[in-house]
Amino acid sequence: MDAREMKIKAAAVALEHVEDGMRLGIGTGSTAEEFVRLLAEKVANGLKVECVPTSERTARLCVELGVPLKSLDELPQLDLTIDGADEVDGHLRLIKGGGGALLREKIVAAASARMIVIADESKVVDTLGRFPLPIEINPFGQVSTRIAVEKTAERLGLTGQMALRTSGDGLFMTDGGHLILDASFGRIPDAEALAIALNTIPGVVEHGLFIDLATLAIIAGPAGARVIDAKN
Ligand code: A5P
Repeated sequence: MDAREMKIKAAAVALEHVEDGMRLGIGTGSTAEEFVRLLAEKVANGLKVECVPTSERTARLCVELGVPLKSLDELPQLDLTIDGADEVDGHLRLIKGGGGALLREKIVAAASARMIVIADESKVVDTLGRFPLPIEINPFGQVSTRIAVEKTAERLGLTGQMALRTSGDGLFMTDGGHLILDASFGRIPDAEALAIALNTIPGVVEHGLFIDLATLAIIAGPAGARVIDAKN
């Protein structure tokens, strides 16, 4: 199986958890897009679902493929969210935001009774932090916010390069009009403490540590798919 086939495999297993009449949150990224493609086939064959997208990019694909969309305000409580991840550990802690959609992804996941993560084996880690942590910040006072993030991380024993994400000639801008600071801390032994500490910094809008949100991960590898569930 190549990388794309593994993403499709994980997405196909996740689709087995989708039932008629469900209100679904739909994630962002290349793995989530494979899920949208499979879901669209089911919808074309009569499956009834209502979906809340986590990004403008996902919304465009859903519209293109005929997947019915609602806003989160129209459907404020969801049955299930299916989304990819940049990293997942054995306790279903995640790093997300590689695609820049972490704020909406987290709001949608938190509004869902269940969240299933779909990923290939390359995303599984013992300890989070190999992937630079995306931190969404308000453009106002970005330098002050960056200094505050550095000091907060240092207090937790974390150091490393931080860089504002770029896109083309300029800075990357999220769907919400914010910037992304990618923080290369390396291993993050206490992700819970970092998550709480980052949330106390006023200019931090949200960060890519997803803790106690995922209820199941479907991990596809060359030999097939396995699950990591909340009991691990
Ligand atoms: C989007 O902001 C991210 O959280 C994605 O879910 C994550 O980057 C996974 O993307 P891929 O499935 O493309 O690896």
